[in-house]
Amino acid sequence: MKPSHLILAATIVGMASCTTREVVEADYNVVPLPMNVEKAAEGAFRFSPSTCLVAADSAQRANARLFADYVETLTGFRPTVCDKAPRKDYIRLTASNKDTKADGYAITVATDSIVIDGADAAGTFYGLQTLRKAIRGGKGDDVLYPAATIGDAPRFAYRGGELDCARHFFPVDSVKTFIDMLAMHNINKFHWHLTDDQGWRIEIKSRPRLTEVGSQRGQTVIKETMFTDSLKYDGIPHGGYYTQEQVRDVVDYAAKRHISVIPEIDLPGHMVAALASYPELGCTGGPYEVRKKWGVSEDLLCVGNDSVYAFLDDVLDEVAGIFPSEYVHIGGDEAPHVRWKKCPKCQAKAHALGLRDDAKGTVEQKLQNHIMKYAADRLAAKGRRVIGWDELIDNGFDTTAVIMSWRGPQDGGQDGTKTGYKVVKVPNTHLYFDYSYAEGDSIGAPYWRKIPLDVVYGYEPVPADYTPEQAANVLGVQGNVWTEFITTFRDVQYMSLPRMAALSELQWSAAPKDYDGFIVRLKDLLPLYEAEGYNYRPLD
Ligand code: TNX
Repeated sequence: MKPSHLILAATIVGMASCTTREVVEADYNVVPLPMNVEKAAEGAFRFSPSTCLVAADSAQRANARLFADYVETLTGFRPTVCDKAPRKDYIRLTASNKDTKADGYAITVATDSIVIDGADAAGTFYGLQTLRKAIRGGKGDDVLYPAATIGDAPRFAYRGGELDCARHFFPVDSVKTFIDMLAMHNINKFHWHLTDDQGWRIEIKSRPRLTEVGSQRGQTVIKETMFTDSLKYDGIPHGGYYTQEQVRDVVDYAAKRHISVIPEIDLPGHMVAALASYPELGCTGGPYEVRKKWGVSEDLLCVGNDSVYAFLDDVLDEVAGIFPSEYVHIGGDEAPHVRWKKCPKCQAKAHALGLRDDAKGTVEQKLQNHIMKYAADRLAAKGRRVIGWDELIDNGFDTTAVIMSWRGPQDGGQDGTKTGYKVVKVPNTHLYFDYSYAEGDSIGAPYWRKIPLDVVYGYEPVPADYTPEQAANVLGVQGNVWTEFITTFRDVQYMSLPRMAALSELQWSAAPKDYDGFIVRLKDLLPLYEAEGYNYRPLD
């Protein structure tokens, strides 16, 4: 406990013996930084085991139960949930706030009660997250919330975190813990990378071989040999997949935490696990095997083959049936066209579609756009909007797709804001949490670039030279955890935390950048990581 904290000894009478409980003052300087905190000159609310959480409807009762879990983890006491407010000593959860935008909230801390009024149930949840993160004491302590009014709302509507469960498979419990980590940081989109060359991780009932064959790889390249001329493999089979029942459970778990799960089915590249399962989907017919090494494969779905479109119908229809999300991610990245150029079926398709090389792109780029558009139309018929990587722009996709800008303007990818696309910023220069933090770190991708915490924090999603129209096209910001070189969930946590804290500030807070202030607030978040059992990289 810190000396700066106000510590009062209090005695709770009413038991045969007297128990002394300490009370520790809460601090609203949390991560992400709330927009506006006005502390009253005096007074405070004492949150103790006798306080009840007033929740009048099922959405607020769900919020209250989660908050009770958080409080119990930190203080050891579990507040009760009640329907009606007692005369005093309660925290009331409501969602009738018309003065703030979606996910926003106001908190009024008085001496006898706290009222959290969200714009919606998610807003109330973020208010509760602020109260949770303000707690400074430990087990056995009461919490003293200084009288204040807090007004808060996010900078961006889309606040994402991605986990690659294709390169390495993580069981459902780990995925749920990742979702808890997102929730702690006010993140509301979980981008779930479910398919790739090295593994197909989602059960598709009409295509059983995708998981029978595609979810297993024989072995994996040894990291230290990956960028050498003599690749060596570990001899250890790796596999796993999520049943549709498990996926529904994850979607439900996330929804309770106000997180929408966006599945990614990456096409037409990153499909070798599917080709191994159904070789007729490739240009050469194979044989293919689930890929054992990392990097980009030249084997794509064959755009000239009718069975590929039937395959997409089957997969996307089942995916849309399981995921209620507004968005479905269809990938579109890293698809070299060497096979398509030589494939008679692909070239016949191009001819039938009347495609030609011109200033807008090559025949093969237009073929790629054709298949992406096919997938998008299939999903649009079910009321879904697609997200795709920024290669979508190069290949001529229209502005109905949301662009995930990963290569950033620096590396040659267009970000799309100028040309009217809605964009989520995920630059691999700043927000790729698979890249190591620093020279000499053994965990993570040994790519040339290192991404320390201050680089994450220093990223600005809306550069100063953007026009107002461009700024309005930035839907949000995301951090990605690719797992080629991350093999355990402990390491996923280490790579994500505390970078996710810096990410959450970019996503949520519009306040001017203040790295030193962020570090001070982050130091108070680390005990929460510890209380929840999260692994994280200690601060330098
Ligand atoms: C690029 S991000 C990829 C991923 C890799 C990642 C590694 C993107 C669209 N493609 O397939 O996992 O780099 O950092």
